[in-house]
Amino acid sequence: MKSFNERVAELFAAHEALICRPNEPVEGGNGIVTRYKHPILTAEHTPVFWRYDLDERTNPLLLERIGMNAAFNSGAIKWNGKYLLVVRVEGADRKSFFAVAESPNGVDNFRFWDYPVTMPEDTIPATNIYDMRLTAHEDGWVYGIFCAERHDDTAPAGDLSSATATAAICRTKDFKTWQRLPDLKTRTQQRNVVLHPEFVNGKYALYTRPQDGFIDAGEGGGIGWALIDDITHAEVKNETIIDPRHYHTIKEVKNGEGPHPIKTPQGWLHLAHGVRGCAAGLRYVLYMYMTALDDPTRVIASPAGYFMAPVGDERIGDVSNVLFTNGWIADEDGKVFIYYASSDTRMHVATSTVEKLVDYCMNTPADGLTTASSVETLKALIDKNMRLIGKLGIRK
Ligand code: M1P
Repeated sequence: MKSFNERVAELFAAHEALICRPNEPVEGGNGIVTRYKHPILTAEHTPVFWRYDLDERTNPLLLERIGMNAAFNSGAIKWNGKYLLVVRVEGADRKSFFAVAESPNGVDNFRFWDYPVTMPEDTIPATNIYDMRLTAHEDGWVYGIFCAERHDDTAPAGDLSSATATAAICRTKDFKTWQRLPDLKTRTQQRNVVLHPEFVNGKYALYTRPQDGFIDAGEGGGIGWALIDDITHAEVKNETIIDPRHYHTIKEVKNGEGPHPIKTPQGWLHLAHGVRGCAAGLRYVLYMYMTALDDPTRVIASPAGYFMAPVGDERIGDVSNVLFTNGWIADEDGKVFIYYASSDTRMHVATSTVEKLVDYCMNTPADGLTTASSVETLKALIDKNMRLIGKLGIRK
């Protein structure tokens, strides 16, 4: 029979082995993006001392006391040479909270800091908070914008599911102390709100996602854009839709900006999620687009379809058939680390380069929105390749 201390040591050793497990790129793929073999964060990556009472007097059977359910939808930033994620951790009690995890290389060895984030409340406390987008703004602060969810008190008595989504705003200089600013004032509910990293016409600029209800985008036409006079009392006065939804596309039901866009010489590179409905429920995929440097509201490239969709084990989880992203990091050398979650359960990384992603956006045909158009686009590529195949002497 193992002693209590031996069993504690085993728990820590197993956890350490999981954290330190090297990750490997998955060979093959489409050349645009490289997936990695293992998820980078799961509920099991949360520290043993979050989940177990390690006092033999109060937990002689060494049972888990506080269950963790998932680690997903993480904001990302390079900070003091480390790859930092502000992770949405969800407890077994269904409450999400933020916790920082860091890695020395961006693909493995992600380790949670000892304590989760203590997020100050706005005037009306939220029931649940999640999905932070991080922006190191040129004003010198690192901002986090996240969803604050509250019960919809206008719902009929007994309806304990209806909720409201509001964009909450905070900022930090060290990821340990967070200053909470008032929630974003808008005409509609909002989720997936993201701060642009630069001032535009001297103002803060937000990517928005107006939505009629907590789940339904309703008349909200897609990813919006709004200039904000005062970030400490942020209010959307005018909102224009820059990336609209379309019938029979991967974003017909709703879409949402992922992390803030990456600035490249060719334009702003955007990563977003698109949602469509099917018999299995909602299907969430990732897509990309680009906007002009001199006018971040003008779309200059819009490759058709999805950039990444759930594959293999990614398809299954608490909310199956979902890929979601709210974090990426572009290194100085042009390597891009895309942090995405699968099925509201776990975090993954995929890598690419700015050069490849710009090429993907600029040279992937746009969606013609009909079968006939898609077939013509396909035939044009086949025609071109037929001539080349003949010249190159390749046998089909
Ligand atoms: O469950 C899938 C995702 O659903 C929501 O995204 P959206 O606002 O686009 O519907 C969010 O709750 C997100 O956290 C979640 O991953």
